[in-house]
Amino acid sequence: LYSQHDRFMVTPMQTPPANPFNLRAIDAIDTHTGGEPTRIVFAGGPDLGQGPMLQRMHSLRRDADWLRTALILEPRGSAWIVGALLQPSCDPDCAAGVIFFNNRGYIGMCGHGLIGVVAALAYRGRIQPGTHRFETVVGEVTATLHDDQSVSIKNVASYRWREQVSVQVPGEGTVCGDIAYGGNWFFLVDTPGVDPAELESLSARCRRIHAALRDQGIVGADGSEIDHIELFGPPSDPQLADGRNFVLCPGGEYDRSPCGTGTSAKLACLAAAGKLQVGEVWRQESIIGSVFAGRYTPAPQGPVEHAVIPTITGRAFVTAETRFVLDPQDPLRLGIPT
Ligand code: PYC
Repeated sequence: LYSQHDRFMVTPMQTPPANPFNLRAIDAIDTHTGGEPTRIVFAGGPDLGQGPMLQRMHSLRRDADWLRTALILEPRGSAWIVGALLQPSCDPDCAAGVIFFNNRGYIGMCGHGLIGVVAALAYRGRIQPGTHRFETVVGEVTATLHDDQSVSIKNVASYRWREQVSVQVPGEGTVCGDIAYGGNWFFLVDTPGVDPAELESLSARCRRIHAALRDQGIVGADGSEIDHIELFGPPSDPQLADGRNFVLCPGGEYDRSPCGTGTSAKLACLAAAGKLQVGEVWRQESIIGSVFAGRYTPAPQGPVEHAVIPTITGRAFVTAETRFVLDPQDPLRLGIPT
């Protein structure tokens, strides 16, 4: 049996490890899920105490944001990497807690990221095929590691909050989209097509929509910022998928994967519109052609009618095991400020 603290070797270090150069070392595994990278911190992060993940996320942001900036900003990171800090869980029956972050700040849940976390824990021999519970900032999420190493994430309750909301986008006019929650907030817009040859113009369009939502005060429940923009078009091949998306993340980069929380938001919209039945599979293709399979069950209780519990299945691969070094003499050890 593991104690709560050494279960996944989440060994908080307040003081730098003893070594001749007084360097701080961070033990991490990199994965990618459908092309989207996740950097998973096993050890070397700050001690955030024993509270719920939301409270620990606030402490991390307030007292130790250096972890995020050092690992995600250049020169170590990039705008399209999501970070995942493993934590001892509050409930000893959970596999771990996890706090997700990116180049701009912190995000509540991350579907591709949690698939990466499960792959990394399996790689280190810390979990076996089966079902495992994780504590996230937005609630508990269940992950099943299958024998073929694919992973199914049973996400938090997801829902369409508003249907076909109009926003005035400079240079484009009125754009209509659904506002939906899938662990993060999304504005989902149907488009005739999302073409991987048009990455620049897709990104620019999403940035304009995001700015217009902000400027016009269009928000999610409780005034939450809608920080993910999701454009939808037909799949590249109907044999492969049911739809293709392009998701612009809060840090200004697009998701290479089909986006787990974005697919959850899409499932919630399809369910609310009566276009997808309980248990039916929706295959969501990303802009690079990777695919997640999604399905849902009704949420026992949700903030709105037709809230769903989405299950998203995908696969992650380990790409690196890294011992990051923060040299006190390096003026850019905490990343290049943006
Ligand atoms: O897979 O949920 C996701 C996600 C959120 C941001 C980037 N990926």
